[in-house]
Amino acid sequence: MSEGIILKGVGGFYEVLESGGDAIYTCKVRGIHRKEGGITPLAGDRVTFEIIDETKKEGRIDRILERRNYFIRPPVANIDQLAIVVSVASPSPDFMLVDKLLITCISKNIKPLIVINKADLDTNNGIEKIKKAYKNTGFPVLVLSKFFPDWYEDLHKHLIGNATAFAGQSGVGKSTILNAVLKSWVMETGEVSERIQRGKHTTRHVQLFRLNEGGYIMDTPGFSSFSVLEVGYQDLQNYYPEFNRKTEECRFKGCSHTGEPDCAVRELYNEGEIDQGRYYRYIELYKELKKIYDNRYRR
Ligand SMILES: Nc1nc2c(ncn2[C@@H]2O[C@H](COP(=O)(O)OP(=O)(O)O)[C@@H](O)[C@H]2O)c(=O)[nH]1
Ligand SMILES: [Mg+2]
Ligand SMILES: [Zn+2]
Repeated sequence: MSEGIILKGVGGFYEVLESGGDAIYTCKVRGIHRKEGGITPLAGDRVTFEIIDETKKEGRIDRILERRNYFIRPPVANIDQLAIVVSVASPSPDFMLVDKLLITCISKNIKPLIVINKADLDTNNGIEKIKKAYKNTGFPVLVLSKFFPDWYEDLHKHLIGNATAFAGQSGVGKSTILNAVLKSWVMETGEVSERIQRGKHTTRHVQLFRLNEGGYIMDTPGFSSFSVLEVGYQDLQNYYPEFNRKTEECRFKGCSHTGEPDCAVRELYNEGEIDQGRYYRYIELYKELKKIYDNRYRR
């Protein structure tokens, strides 16, 4: 039995890249796996597979190895890192979306990488504003522009060794960044050139590309918005790393930090340790989630 990673799945066929090699096998799923109610394989899944025909590079997926995480939409598994792309201008930053994506990362055990793009359009201190909003989260922040291609090297360093997907509003430059990475740092295989020939076809599917120096980038359509509804309002505070040092010091046990007296998080905010926008968006999201919870039995 061989081991590999699914680069792409289309119509019941899966392209499996063999671990430690560069052979790609087209695989179906073993019948018994489906009969036993096995889970559907996703791009990004690590699998064991049996080689059926070495010359034709055909195989059969035997087993899906344990997942680190997965998403149904887009259908992808085992994301290590999410590059959250936000542009300085056109479109202007959707900070609430960035906050929600960070919550998703923490809940799914994914490392966030905040990418500030379109730096060339910064006329109003926009880069600094975004940096300031997320500085105390401790998450890494990068600045990019398609007009300064050298800067993509910074991104490349963060990509090595990780399976990275891109998320962010439409128009922020995700495809532009992805294409720059594909051009410079992705393993040349038959697979890649075939993909280039088929052009637009890929936009509807998730596809992984292996980086020359290790790791993968994931081309995932529709990774632009997320629901954080699965996070309970009482737990929301745990997804804000910049709150965590202090939440035990609030006067009230179970303090929501949305307006109670002697709130340590509020104090942090007053001292400028929590960004104003971040704090107010937390309160907004808290109220939104609480309302959904309070109305859970209504229709
Ligand atoms: N000024 C500027 N425009 C950019 C930059 N990166 C991408 N764009 C443009 O922004 C538009 C949307 O880019 P695209 O990559 O399709 O965004 P996506 O929707 O996130 O995939 C295109 O016209 C790009 O040429 C950048 O760094 N600076
Ligand atoms: Mg795009
Ligand atoms: Zn509090």
